[in-house]
Amino acid sequence: MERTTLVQHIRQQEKSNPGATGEFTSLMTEIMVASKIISLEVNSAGIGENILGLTGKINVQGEEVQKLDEFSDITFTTIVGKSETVCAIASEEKEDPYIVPQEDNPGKYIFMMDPLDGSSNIDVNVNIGTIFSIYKKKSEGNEVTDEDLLQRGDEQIAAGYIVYGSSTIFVYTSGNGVYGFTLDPSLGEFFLSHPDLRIPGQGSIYSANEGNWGIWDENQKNLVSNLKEDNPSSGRPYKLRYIGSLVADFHRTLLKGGIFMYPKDKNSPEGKLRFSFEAAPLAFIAENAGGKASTGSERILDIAPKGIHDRLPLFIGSKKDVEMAETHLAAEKGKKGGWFKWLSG
Ligand code: AHM
Ligand code: MG
Repeated sequence: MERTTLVQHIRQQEKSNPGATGEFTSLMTEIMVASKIISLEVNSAGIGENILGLTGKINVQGEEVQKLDEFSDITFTTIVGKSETVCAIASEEKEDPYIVPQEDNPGKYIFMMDPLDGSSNIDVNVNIGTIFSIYKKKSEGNEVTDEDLLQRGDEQIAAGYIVYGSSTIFVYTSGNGVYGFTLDPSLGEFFLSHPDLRIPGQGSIYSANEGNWGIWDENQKNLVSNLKEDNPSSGRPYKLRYIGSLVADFHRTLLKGGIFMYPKDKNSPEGKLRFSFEAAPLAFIAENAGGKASTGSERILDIAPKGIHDRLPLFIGSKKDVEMAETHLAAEKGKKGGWFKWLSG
């Protein structure tokens, strides 16, 4: 059986762009190499070298840094940083972006990453992942400026994620469809396993940390209450699935449809998830798969952040489900409703 490798696929995609120089293929190849190293480390966590547990450090988000977080951050930064394809790397783990020194021949791309998403699931053998996003340098000259680092979501050149789970899956889009590749561990090669991924127009699953109920506002509570109501003619109640690793929750949403939400709450008035490292790349993938991503009132990809660590609420998944959420959240404060409006819309 003839199988398409990830590198072959990236090369074919780049060929369809007449001005392409091969730099994008080189960058994606390096991302793939780094992801294989992390996959191996994740799969052997607990054996031999002590890679599980905390480093004892606190990151820029005020969270405890796990050893695998740090390992992934260093692996990506070292490999991608030496690839001569990027001029800056921004990481969820680091306050400031790494600017590639002139002697390392910086390239034209900006690389953004959450090197290991879902850290709280590392020690318990539950799926974790890497999320990345690629922009092109906009400003003239060698310096990397805010114009380069704080671009609108829809200016992404490509975005992707890698899930380290029961198998390792690499999903990416360069704005022309969404494709998934599964790592064959015996060959150490990613092969196309999910050609042209499309999110179902409507799903039957919602995903949220409902433990936060007491700190949600009334509209958010009404939205989730509606999803739980017994109303078979409109497909309710929805099922609840929440892993607590965004990559894994998003991967399921991409394949099965439904909605993932991390709303703002009393403790995180801006929302918890980060625009540059989590929301924007997944929104780019969702839209390229026919889905939708919103803050509840605004399209994620229309936003340009003010800082690389900006946070925001995220509602992402099937188009109809995200539209339904927006309708609920726009309802007059605390007033029930939205579902009827949405059904008849
Ligand atoms: P991380 O990037 O530090 O791992 O944090 C982000 C994670 C997401 O993967 C997940 O969706 C969310 O935080 C879970 O948060 P909570 O534990 O509040 O439900
Ligand atoms: Mg994360």
